Amino acid sequence: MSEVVSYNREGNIGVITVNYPPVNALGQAVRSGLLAALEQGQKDAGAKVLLLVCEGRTFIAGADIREFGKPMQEPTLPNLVNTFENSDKPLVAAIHGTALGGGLETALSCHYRVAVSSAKVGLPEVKLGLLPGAGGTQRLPRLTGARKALEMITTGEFVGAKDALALGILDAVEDGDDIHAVGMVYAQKVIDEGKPVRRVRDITDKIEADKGSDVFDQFREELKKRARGLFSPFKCVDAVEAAFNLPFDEGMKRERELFMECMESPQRAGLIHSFFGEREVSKVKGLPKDTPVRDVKSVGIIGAGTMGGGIAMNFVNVGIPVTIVEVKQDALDKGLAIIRRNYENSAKKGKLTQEQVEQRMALITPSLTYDDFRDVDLVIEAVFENMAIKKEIFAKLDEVCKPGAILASNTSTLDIDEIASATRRPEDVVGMHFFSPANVMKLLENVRGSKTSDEVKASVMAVAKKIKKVGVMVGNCYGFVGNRMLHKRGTEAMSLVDEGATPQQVDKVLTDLGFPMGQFAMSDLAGIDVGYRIREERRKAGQDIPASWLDKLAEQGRLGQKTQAGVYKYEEGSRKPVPDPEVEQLIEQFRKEQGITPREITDQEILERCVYVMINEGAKILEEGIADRPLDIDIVWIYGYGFPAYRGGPMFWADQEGLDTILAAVKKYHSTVGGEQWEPAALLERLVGEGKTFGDL
Ligand code: 3H9
Repeated sequence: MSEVVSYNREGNIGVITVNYPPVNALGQAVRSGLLAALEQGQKDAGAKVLLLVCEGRTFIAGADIREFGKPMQEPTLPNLVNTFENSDKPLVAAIHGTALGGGLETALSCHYRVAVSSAKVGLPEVKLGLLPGAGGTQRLPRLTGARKALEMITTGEFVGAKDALALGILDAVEDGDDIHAVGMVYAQKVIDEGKPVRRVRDITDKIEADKGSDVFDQFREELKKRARGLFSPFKCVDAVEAAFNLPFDEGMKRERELFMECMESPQRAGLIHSFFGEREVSKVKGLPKDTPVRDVKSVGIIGAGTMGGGIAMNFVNVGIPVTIVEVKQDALDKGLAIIRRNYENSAKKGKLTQEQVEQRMALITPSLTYDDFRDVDLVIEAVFENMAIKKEIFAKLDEVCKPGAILASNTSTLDIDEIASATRRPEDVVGMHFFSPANVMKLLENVRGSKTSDEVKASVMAVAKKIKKVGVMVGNCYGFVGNRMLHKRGTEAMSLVDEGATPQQVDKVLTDLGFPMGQFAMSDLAGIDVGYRIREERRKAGQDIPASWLDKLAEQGRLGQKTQAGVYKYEEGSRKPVPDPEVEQLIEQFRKEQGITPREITDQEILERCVYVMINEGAKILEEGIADRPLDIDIVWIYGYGFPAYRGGPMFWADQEGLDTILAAVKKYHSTVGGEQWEPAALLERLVGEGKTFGDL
């Protein structure tokens, strides 16, 4: 018998058990093991019913994603599930944890499904650029009807056991956590009640009911907005529709064709890179796995502004009490009122109960004194970008905080080592860079200073997990990974407008690439004053930062969405950027002052100057060890700046574009546009010289 799948008879029930940690994925060994166990069960005269159950934390969580892109090995999953369904002994699947993708498809090929109440089911293939390719698009709608199947398959969202029962996906849900026992009881019931073999393929009432429905076209229309730029969601609709238009076996063939189209699409490769990247970043290079982690049970936050408030919500949401300190009572009151309003809005949408709103608010202690930080385990400073103020704050924290407290700065650009130098414990000082809106954006860019201890590094990575963020550890330099690259893009975007492009033309090239918003719409969201302050700080520090039309906007009080006017204008209550003739005039005026004659700028030039410049900077970031691996940069950009996950992040995308193409463009702009941002990265030159990619690093 296979090492990962076993067959045992218990009484008159034949038990097939999968044991392939961590998530019982359907790798080749599991598939062949399942086939062998099924054959054994069929031959076992003493087994009246067969039960499929999994060891460990979950039922089968899907096909083994690591096998994608490699030659397919027998038995294939579609053949395996068909063999299961064709079993002439009743088959029961007992589900705990998550039955996902190929896992749910295997369960759907069993004749009965029982689950514990904590279980979840789903077909998340779409999140990997795929569609369910082992009968999911044909069997699920036979149980749920078209609309629900389309919803589940095109969003990939999981459904809890109770809802899955109501939808007809499950036949029974039981309390308890011993899945083996739950499965045995149900299997015995099948025997006792003489329940027959019942194949989902033969269930047709819902198919007949929804045949010819316009729900498919409705979904296609919806997806044009919801899934802009994506390939597989539309293929999912085609596959589900086939269940309604074709006999089962032909529907399965159609599903296979569409699945293979998705499998071969570059989006599949990009999304799978993102999936593994998101998990890989938690393994920080050079940080031993067994590094002790400090327990963070209470948090102090300095600043009740947009950032401080958003950061506080992350902790409160997972039950960690927060003390927020401000300088003035009215700033504190205002900050707390905004947090309350955010929670009340969630309550209005039904995401929280009023009681939960009150519980969360009760976890926040407003204060005007640092003395209240005496006992906290972690303090996060979230005041605006000014080194002198930050150093003053850290010196005070050093006075009041208990030994072992982690002292973090939410700075988005400034030198962590210089901040740490204001304390007598630089080993406890670290950057924790949240992204706005901090209660929503998934990225937490953790910044190690040169003296930050391993324990503190490991602890802030653990904090990221605890508050459900994707933590990426990066090195200390101006802007770290994310903003350092962003600022290069920003500089090019500004210059492109100086030279003749419109802000909306630049933004459109970026949204066409798949960004949710362009450079200038993003400046308006973050606040024009943020960039302005950073430029002013750098000018004060003696750096040569040229004048910009964006500075003029800030000086006129056009600060972005918050003043309903920035690079764009905004209607009352709307976040939709509307081009503003006043800004066009201001830009024209600026060009005149600078003696610039505007020229026609192509979209291709915008793409190259805005994105290739980031790749070149990313290569320098790698060279300098600021990011450990290209995938760290990819994940920072996907989760912090909305780089389309289906393109795998900037460095993965660069490999697809061709590093030689990128290097040639970098060299061209180095001689035409100039500036240190176009100085070719040595790493880029080396990789091109060796015929290698970032993926080879
Ligand atoms: C599919 O089924 C296609 C079929 O329709 C048709 C085929 C013909 N394969 O997330 P975690 C690893 S497509 C391989 O940290 P959690 C993961 O990389 C598949 N490995 O745990 C990590 O490894 P490491 C459809 C996998 O508890 C470890 O397991 N299914 C797979 O937070 C733990 O993962 C999906 O898309 C896999 N399928 O969450 C489900 N899944 O420790 C994808 C996980 O080395 N998986 N790993 O870093 C998930 O959504 C989550 O992993 C899950 C557990 C909810 C299961």
